[in-house]
Amino acid sequence: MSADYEHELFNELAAFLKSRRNEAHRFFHHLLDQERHFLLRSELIDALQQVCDPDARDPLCDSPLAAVIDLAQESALDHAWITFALRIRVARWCYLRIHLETMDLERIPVSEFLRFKERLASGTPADDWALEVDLEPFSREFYKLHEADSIGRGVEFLNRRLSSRLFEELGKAERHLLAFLRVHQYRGQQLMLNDAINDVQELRNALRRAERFLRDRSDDEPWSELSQTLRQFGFEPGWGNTVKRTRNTMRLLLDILEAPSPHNLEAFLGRVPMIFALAIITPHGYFGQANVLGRPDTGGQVVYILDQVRAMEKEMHHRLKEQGLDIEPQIVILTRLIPEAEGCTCNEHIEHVAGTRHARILRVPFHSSEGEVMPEWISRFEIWPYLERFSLDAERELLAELGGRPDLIIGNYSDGNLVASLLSQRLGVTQCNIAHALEKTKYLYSDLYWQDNEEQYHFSCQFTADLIAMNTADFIITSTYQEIAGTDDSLGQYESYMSFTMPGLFRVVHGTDVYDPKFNIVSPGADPDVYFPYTSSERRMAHLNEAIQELVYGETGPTARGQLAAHDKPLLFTMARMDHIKNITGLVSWYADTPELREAVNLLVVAGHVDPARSDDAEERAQIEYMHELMSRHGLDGQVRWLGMHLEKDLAGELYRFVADSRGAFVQPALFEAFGLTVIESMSSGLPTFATCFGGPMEIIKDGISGFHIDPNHGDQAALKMAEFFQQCAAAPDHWDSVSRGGLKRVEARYTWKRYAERIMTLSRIYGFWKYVSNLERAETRRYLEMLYSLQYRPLAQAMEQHPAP
Ligand code: UDP
Ligand code: LCN
Repeated sequence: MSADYEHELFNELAAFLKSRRNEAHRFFHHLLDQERHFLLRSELIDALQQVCDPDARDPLCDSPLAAVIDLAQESALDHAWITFALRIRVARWCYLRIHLETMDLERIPVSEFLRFKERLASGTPADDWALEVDLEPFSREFYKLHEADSIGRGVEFLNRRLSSRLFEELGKAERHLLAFLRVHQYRGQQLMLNDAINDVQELRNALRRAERFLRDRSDDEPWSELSQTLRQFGFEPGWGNTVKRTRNTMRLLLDILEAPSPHNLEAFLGRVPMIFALAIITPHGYFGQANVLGRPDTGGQVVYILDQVRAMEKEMHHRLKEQGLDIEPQIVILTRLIPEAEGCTCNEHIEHVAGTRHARILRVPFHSSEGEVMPEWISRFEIWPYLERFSLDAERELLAELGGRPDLIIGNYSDGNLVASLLSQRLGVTQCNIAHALEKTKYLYSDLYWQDNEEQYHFSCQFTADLIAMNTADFIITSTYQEIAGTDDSLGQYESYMSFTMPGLFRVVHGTDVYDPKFNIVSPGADPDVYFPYTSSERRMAHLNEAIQELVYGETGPTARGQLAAHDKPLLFTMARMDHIKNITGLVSWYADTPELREAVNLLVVAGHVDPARSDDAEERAQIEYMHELMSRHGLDGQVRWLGMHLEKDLAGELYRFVADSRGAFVQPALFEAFGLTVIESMSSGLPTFATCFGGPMEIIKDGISGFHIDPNHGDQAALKMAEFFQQCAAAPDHWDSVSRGGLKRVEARYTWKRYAERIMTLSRIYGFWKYVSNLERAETRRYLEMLYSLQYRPLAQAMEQHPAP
């Protein structure tokens, strides 16, 4: 929407409020009758529908007020004022206030809107001296994207900018490039250029000389045969393993010096040997390779990182080899050591990552402020007091393990990203963040009413940590677009950090900018060795059949409740951690209440534990107890099979295919799912998939083609949608096949680890180069964020340790 339209709408609304006072009043009165200070988009739309009478040609239906409601994300009101936060387009907001008596309309700044919310939430005047966090002034000078469609493609934008800047500033920028090519070293060995080349003209001459020298040599002659001569010209290893590759790399550089293009720049930088050692930070949960999935706080992030590491090590190795370097890439996953970790390896200091050459997990314990090692698992919501000390201990161990600094630090989730910030700042290393799931949008009003949930969730620490980490990161990887910038009518997870208030803590008027080119969408995949189509009979693990039959149709026991009476029905399968947000109990109650679905399928649930005593997590225990209640209340034991156990990957992979054999489906009913690895796993198995419309699955699945969306807030409709699918499949079996094929096609095209690894390796080089040539220390931002860390985060985290959770 253009600024003109916005202006016009404002004027039309102002005129409407005066000329159609009665209509406007009717609507506002209806809102006031609800006796609520805050209304969300869907509630505003419902309210408008309730007062509008379309048959009577109600002028409200088609009014500028209705147009404004359509743009509103939320409204705050009392008897004197109503305010609206309008999302004009992705991450472009404007705030309006209407006086309910005079119907005067005005625009207000975001801080005013937030102050109004604070006053309504607390019932006392907003604090004039509340800490206002505003990062905008620091980033005014930097390049920004303009189009919502470009969001998440930061590296492409940066490439274009960089190449045109190199082009415009030939001379100065070339010197940066030259200096950049001379900094590369590996353990004291000089790479790329030596000091025989001292300026750009000398570089050009040397490249031409080398081209002549290489012209008549055979393509596959190895670097070792060329190195002596090329060294005299000024070239060190890193240009290629053969004549052909060396020639190509040199040609790319000559072309860049002649007239830089984004394509050549990306191709050239992709070849520069910059990344030899990686540190991947993931402190919370149980990080292990076996018997951990499904434990509290232990799910997709672990799967993601292990698959990511395997794919990246391969890619690093491949690139180094192609550049003629006999260097073993090093990857260390840094996590927490949990001394009391029964049944898994999380109490081991170091562990090799299976399926890799050298990658390893390095575990460092948490210490209390008294210096004692913390023995047991600690919820991800409770770990804040331990992270600073963890980062210091981890730094020492990491440096020893890698024999030096890593070349890139990748943080994961709020805690890992904060530790990545601390480490990257201290070591001066490029920082990449991966959020996996930002908690802020998962819980309604988690910011405004943070104090109500503080004891359980400690969002004061988490959101402060998020703000710090997303602003220190050099680049950010997300799995979907909506994670950054939402959809046309819902805001993105990162976008939600743009402005928000946590009364009594701080008021964020500009916390992040999703138009910053640091954001890149690089989606993960599903391990192709484990999650492959049910039709690939020769790869199927027949030896697991018996175990699976027993799991699905066996008797009840300590890890299984419910015994399926009918063995000929398709299975509706779900598998997730037993968090409230995963909504497994929601699914069970929809199933219970929908005779059509109960008639069509059996429900198979893999989640949590059947025995609540086996869970350390209060939220999980509550869900387990509710699950038992539902099964008993609705008499579900003959139709629902509930397995309370962690399935190892191979078994899980075969189980998806077993469900596909039954012409069943997978369902992911979460209230919100940041991405949803189970969704792509089931699609990769050829299993038709129903998944929540809130979060990543909205983007992964094209409704009706590669699977289906369901709305967890309307469980009755979701259940009917699933029942209809099975009825349709019974009538026309082709329907099942076509959805199965649609899902397979979609994941093959978009969600693969190979593509992921290639992208990350290219991105890290381009952001590294960008940081170098633009001298992008962002010292002011850094100092501001350090203040936020020491004045805000530290006291909050320290206070938590003095009052540990019950
Ligand atoms: N998973 C598993 N066995 C279990 C429970 C979960 O293998 O018993 C795996 C599942 O296959 C998926 C991951 O754990 O790879 C869950 O990731 P997802 O992104 O769906 O959710 P998260 O738990 O990260 O929120
Ligand atoms: C965390 C989540 O909640 C999931 O939605 C993601 O798939 C997982 O991390 C991996 O990124």
